[in-house]
Amino acid sequence: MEYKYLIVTKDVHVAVVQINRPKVLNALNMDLMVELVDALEKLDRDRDIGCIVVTGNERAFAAGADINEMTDVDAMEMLYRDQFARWDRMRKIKKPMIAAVSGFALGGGCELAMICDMIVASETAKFGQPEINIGVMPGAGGTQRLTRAIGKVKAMEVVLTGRMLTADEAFHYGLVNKVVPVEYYLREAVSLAHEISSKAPVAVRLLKDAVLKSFDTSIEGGLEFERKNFYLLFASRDQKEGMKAFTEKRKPEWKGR
Ligand code: CO8
Repeated sequence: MEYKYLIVTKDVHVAVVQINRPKVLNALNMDLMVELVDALEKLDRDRDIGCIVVTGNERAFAAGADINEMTDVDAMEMLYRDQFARWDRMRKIKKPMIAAVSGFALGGGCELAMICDMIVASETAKFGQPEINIGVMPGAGGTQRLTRAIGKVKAMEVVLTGRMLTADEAFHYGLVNKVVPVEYYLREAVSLAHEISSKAPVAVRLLKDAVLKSFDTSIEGGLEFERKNFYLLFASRDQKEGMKAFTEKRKPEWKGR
């Protein structure tokens, strides 16, 4: 599929999905979201790819959902549009996704960064849920993921005032993994993605699965889930290879089996 709003590139085992709608600060219209989910699902099935980086440009990761597409919509149309079904599909991507954020990550843009598994930010990044300023509220997970990431009182401040967090604040509150000068944010995210894609693919997959499980289960259920994934890895050839390579003092050769 040729994309109108995305540029997808591959570098060995890492894919970079760049949102490319710069004139409107990468506002996420519905066609763009259809493309984004299509691209991510294809990369998820691509056995050559171990990790996916989602990015925008220096000025904006994404300034939110496209407001022009929502202004005159009523609740019934919203209901039947069912646009968040696409977000549910993104949540089910099994490969790790890293958001490389520079500039604005607002509203749906902040939610997109947060649906990724890690966030590398440039010093100029600004995160926020400014929906309150246009009379609505986050709809793609903002109230839930932001609260889990930075805690109740800070999340309340962000969603109720619409104020943006600077990159340093976002780092301080635990929303982002690292903050780097603007010229390095994409390189840094890609380098992290290469590191992850050099690990045993089945273990990576089950690890992501287990960490995400912790968001919707009790500690008891989560520990049980972790344990089963741990046992399952002993059915993989990569477990044998990894442990054998350790005792033979050589680098393991992963097969993803
Ligand atoms: N939608 C549509 N167009 C946008 C958006 C947007 N979210 N953000 C910016 N633009 C457009 C502007 O209209 C402008 O277009 P034009 O040049 O034709 O006038 C262009 O991008 C440049 O923007 P500005 O001139 O405003 O640039 P500034 O540097 O002055 O300001 C801001 C940058 C602060 C980011 C400002 O543009 C802004 O406040 N944007 C809106 C941010 C916002 O409210 N986002 C939340 C949207 S609601 C939402 O995301 C709900 C999520 C629901 C689920 C997601 C489903 C996909």
